Amino acid sequence: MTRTLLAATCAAALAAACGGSNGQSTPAADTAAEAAAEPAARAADGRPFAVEQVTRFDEPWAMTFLPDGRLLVTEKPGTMRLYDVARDTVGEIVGIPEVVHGGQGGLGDVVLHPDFEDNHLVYISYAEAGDDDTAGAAVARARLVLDGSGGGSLQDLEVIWRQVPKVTGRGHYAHRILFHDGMLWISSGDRQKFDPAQDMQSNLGKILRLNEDGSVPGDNPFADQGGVAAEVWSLGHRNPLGFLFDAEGRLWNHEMGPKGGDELNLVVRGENYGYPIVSNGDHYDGRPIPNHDTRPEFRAPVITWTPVISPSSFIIYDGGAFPEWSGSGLIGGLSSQSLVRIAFDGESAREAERFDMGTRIREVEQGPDGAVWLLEDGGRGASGNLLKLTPAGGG
Ligand SMILES: [Ca+2]
Ligand SMILES: [Ca+2]
Repeated sequence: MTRTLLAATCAAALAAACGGSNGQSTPAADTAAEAAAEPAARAADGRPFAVEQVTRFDEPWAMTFLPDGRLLVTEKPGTMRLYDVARDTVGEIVGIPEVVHGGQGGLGDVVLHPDFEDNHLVYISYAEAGDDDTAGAAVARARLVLDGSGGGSLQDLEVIWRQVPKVTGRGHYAHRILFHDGMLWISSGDRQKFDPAQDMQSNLGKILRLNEDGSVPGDNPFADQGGVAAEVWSLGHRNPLGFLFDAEGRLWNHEMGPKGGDELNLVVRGENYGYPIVSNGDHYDGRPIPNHDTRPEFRAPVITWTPVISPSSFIIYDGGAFPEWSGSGLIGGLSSQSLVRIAFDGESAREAERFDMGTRIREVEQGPDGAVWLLEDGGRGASGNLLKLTPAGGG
């Protein structure tokens, strides 16, 4: 209840007034648990970090660090960049497939295979054209070949997964990708078509678990149904733009609610998260959607946000630069223009802090030195800057 009121206060206030005051309004339980680790250093604005504007991209969407410290950045119009942090130079990675750029779609996520240093495989997601103005997310893998002059190419690219069916519209692709325990995980949005999230003939509105080549593991929860149902780990999702495994191996996702009702979910094998049958938000046209507590057979979120935060991206922080954040989730916020810290405690979780960033945050990553890196969204007043957060006071 307290958290909701704080969020409401923040949304109603000018953006500049929110970050510091939210930090100071940390619930008592949080203060008690973390008092020992809390560093003294706070910048004048109340945030424990300094923000450096590093460089700028064209509608950036995702990034991942290479083992050598360079940064792969996707730009939604269909370009992949290689940013050399040490030299402050930007090159291009060619060989990106043609993408459908528009609405929420284009070139999407980029992640490295767990054995990247040996096999040089990268995985990308993007919006792919279909017939009759339809589109759908696709995931491809390719070998990254760097050319020694600051750029490179994707070679031997193969598409290993697609959203089924391709539909009209350009929203809710989600298409985040993640490796864990040798498995490839894909978050597939509902494409703003609602009912497919409950339809096992479709892989929209689902979280999926695949082998690294896109084939379906025989021990998936719906494997015996065959078809795309066999890909499904959990269903009833809306627009899940971030997911991660915590240190104990639990899978968490966040997703944008409709009008209200953004969610943080503990994602459990075979469970149904209820969209569009239930949501703590409602339809944009005002039609109500029954809340989660009316249908206990659907798994309820661990956190819901109204007003929304518009979560875009999710990492678990384990770096040394911000020891007080160790084990926390960090969520980038679009409409909330914020960085939201999530404290996990077993199967529960809560919003521990919210930092006002004054701009729409599209992507969050942890750098090799423990700094936190953010990509601003492009458009809607955000400029696509790459931001680096380091401890306030240089600590
Ligand atoms: Ca990333
Ligand atoms: Ca509702």
